[in-house]
Amino acid sequence: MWCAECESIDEYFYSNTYFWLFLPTSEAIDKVTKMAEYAKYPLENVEHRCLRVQVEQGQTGNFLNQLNGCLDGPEFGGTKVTTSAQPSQLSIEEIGRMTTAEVLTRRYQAQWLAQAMDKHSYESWFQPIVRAGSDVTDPSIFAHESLFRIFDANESLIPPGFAFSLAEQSNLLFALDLTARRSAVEYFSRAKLKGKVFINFNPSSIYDPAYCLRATASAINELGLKPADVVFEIVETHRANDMNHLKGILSFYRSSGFGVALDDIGSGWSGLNLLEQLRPDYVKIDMELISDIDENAYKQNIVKHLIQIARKNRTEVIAEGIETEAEAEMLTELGADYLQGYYFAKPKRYSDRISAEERESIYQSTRPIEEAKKAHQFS
Ligand SMILES: [Ca+2]
Repeated sequence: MWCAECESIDEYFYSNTYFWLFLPTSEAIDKVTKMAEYAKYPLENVEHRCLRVQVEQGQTGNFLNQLNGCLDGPEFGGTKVTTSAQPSQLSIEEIGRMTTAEVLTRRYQAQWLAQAMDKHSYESWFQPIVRAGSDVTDPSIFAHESLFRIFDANESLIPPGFAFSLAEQSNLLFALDLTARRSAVEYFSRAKLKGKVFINFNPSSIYDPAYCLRATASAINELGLKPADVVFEIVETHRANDMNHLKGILSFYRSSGFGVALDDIGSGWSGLNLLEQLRPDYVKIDMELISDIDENAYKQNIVKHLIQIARKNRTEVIAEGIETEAEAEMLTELGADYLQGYYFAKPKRYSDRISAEERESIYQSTRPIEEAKKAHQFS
């Protein structure tokens, strides 16, 4: 609805799938031909180094395993593949979604994930971030972090870390990260929680901030949240090696009126360097540094140093993963501004799943991106 690039999930598997395999060597062609003949998959040698193999739906998993099994690592790694539902010539669109055999295999394993997104089998839960020095029985709540929860076809909760790494390996990270961001906005607006909302955001899930983030920005406006109440928490910063990309994201969020936090900043050089270069509104200290900090002078020193640098850059500090009273007291003493963790509250489910009808009515009432862009000047 808002961003065609991030929202489209390519379809690769049909009731009868034709796999067009572009193999790196003639030896690889021979191996796949033998495998297909042995397993009785209809096969055609389309041209030099391209085979078309027809596979019925129930056989897709087997076929992908056999393909992996008959080729050695580099051959499998060098195999490109696209699919079609018909044996006729490939269309431009089918050529355009050519991928590697490896990604296609992951995509097959991630079918439940694409379906869960399609069927909206997900929710956002919230965990409070409290002001340091708060009484644990009645803490002063500053904000809530939204935590994405996705379910498989049996409604079993899938660990989010697993879902996100599978999405990354199968080219679904763009779609999943956008889905999670939008879900955070929808469930936060529905739960009617007070204070700010922190929304996790993976910088490698977008190409161009000004274009890709409009979707999230307009969802926020349409659902009646103020940008000032929304803080994007940038995760996986240790893997971001393109500083200009990160800077572009921060400047987009800032110019649209949102807050920005850096997640999981630790003791390493890159964390401190990011803090100085990006000057975020908030920084979250890595849980590793928090656990048992009351008994560890080394960790206390690092955190003290981190807080000093943050102060200098006018960045507020959040300590997460607090599990004990002693940790909460130590972090307050060291000067952290806010605390988050099981000691105060676990992530909580605030409302039932948003139904398809309800979601539809939310979307019906929203304006298309072109209008939102004009109204809020996101361009
Ligand atoms: Ca986080």
